Amino acid sequence: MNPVAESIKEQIKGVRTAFEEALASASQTEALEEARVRFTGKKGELTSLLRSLGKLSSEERPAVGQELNALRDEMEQKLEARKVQLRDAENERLEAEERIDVTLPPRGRPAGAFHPVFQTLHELVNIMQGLGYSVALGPEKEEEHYNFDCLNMPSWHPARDMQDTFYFPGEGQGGRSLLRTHTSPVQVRSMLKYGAPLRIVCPGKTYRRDNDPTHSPMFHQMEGLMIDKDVSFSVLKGTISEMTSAFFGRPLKNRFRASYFPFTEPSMELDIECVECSGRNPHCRVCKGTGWLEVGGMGMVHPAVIRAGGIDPDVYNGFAFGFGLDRMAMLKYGISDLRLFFDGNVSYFLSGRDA
Ligand code: 2NM
Repeated sequence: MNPVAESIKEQIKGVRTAFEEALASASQTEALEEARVRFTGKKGELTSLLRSLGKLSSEERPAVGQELNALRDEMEQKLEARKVQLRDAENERLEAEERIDVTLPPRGRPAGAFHPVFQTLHELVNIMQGLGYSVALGPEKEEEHYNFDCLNMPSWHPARDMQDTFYFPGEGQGGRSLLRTHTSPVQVRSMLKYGAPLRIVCPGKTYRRDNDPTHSPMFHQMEGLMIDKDVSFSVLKGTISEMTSAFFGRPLKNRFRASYFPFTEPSMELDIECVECSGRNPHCRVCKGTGWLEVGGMGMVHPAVIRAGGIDPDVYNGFAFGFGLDRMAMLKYGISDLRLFFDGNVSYFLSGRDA
């Protein structure tokens, strides 16, 4: 064998040894990649040996060439095997490191909390229970009859337009089925079920075809109903003032404004003193400088509604009111965007008040 072939054979041995060492000591994928480039890369040691084949005679060339090719295949296989080995080890390490023991008790802040709207719902219900009211619940999928007909809202009434109400397809027995647009149908059902006298609050989810920054197609209401003999409007005003003061934790000025609802006569809307500025900031972002916040509606129940509830309106009368729980929660907890209530990101609520 000529000295050139001899030298190449020696170099192949050296490269093989160096490769084995590099492979064994590569404990990270980065080191492995370095080894790949160093040995089998375009400017790698194996490639330069392949180039030196030109110096060999045509008799010697095939055998050495085959040896080099075999070595390259072997290197590539070993690199790949080592890569898989390292990746598996890394995955095992990460799994062990990041394993969460779900049976451990929570550390730091409590792991759960009521949604602000449901916290509000519970607070208002508790206040009303303190005033002698019971809670009545009913179906969210309602019938046109209870949602509209019984509430003095004949079929031509604007609130019955398709754009306001989610109707189910097809015909039901008592007209069409719909998603209740208020919790009033629960009050009609309660009058029919329990008769008079009656003091109930009906909290829950309600639905309207509305979707913009201040309206959600699903929202929450709490309505109240008192039916008895000789119920006066002043009892309604006193009840409502008591409720809002207890809810906000301080006596707030009330303003009752004449309004209209088909199910009450007379009807009023309630404004409370601005919880943010009490009317002292003409640039207040909460009351827009008006000093007042509209929070609910109410009135003396229309005789037609009392009759629809199976109660004699010549013997009994009463009042009803309705509040939006989402708006109440925003005002009490300083949340400026309604959409946050229906967003999955809870970090906002854990961090406290709005910026
Ligand atoms: C409101 C405003 C005024 C109301 C009326 C009734 C019922 F069923 F008794 F007739 N429930 N709730 C009512 C009255 C609701 O919400 C703004």
